[in-house]
Amino acid sequence: MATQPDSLVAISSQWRRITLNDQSFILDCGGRPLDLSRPCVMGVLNVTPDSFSDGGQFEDLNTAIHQALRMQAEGADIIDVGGESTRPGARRVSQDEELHRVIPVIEALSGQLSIPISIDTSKAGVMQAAAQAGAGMINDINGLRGQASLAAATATGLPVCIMHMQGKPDTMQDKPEYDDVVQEVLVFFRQRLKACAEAGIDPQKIIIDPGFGFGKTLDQNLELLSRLDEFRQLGRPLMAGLSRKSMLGKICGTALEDRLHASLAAATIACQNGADILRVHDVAPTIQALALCGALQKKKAELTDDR
Ligand code: 7PM
Repeated sequence: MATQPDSLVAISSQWRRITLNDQSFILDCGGRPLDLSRPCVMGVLNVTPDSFSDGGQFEDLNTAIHQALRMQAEGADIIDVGGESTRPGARRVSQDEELHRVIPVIEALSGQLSIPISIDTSKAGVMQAAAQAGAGMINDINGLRGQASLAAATATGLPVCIMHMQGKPDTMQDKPEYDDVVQEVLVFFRQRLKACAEAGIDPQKIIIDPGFGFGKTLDQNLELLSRLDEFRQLGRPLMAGLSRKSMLGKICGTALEDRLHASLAAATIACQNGADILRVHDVAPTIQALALCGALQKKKAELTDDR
């Protein structure tokens, strides 16, 4: 097989997936492997209390475990556990409340799942406790910009996903502004990669995510999706979360519970444009869509190699 120079490897998802040796694609998530040689699916597990159920903690825990096991059976590569709603205007959750929600779930899941668990949090104490409870990745929508969370994430030694967000969750959608959204998010990642490396995080363990919908207008989200491949120049695995997001509702005119078809199209496009990990709510249908992407990427690489 012909080898590509590094610069080409970095900008072409197809070549990168096929030409580097297999080992370099396996991300060690606290002892559990995440195989990035093909498109991966991260299943979302929200453990915010259900206002319509009065079954209490026990029922919530069982529901969460059941959902996670189902996502694993459907083919999810990793489960992202989150206890804080980041909806614009949402009430902030205290660290104690967040710990109370997510830690019992992570403890139970680490015994029952074979795939890794990721913790979706910006709080240092939650990162530390989640790692202790068996989490294998830290996913911070704040990109580890908090000093304490950067230190806490570093201390766990786990892989981290740093996401871009302009502003703060409660006001980020008020008036997001960029000269060039891709350039600004690239600058952000370069800064964060530097800060993470200085703190002691192995650059090989850092995943980047442009943060669709986090301080971005529909137009800016579309530009990010259209130019997603440009983030590959950073040489890091790329995550994208578009599942059920309001940009899809704006385009299709559909409510939250009616965005599956647009979510599948979005995951497919993101994957075609270079995303390695797709963060989604609907695992089974996404796996099908991405199987096609994976097969096509393999074929494209074969065709390229033969020339
Ligand atoms: C309300 C608004 C509830 C937005 C939940 C959300 C991402 C993430 C989220 C993402 C990464 C959602 C979001 N989105 N982490 N956490 N990337 N890395 O739609 O896009 O799930 S929360």
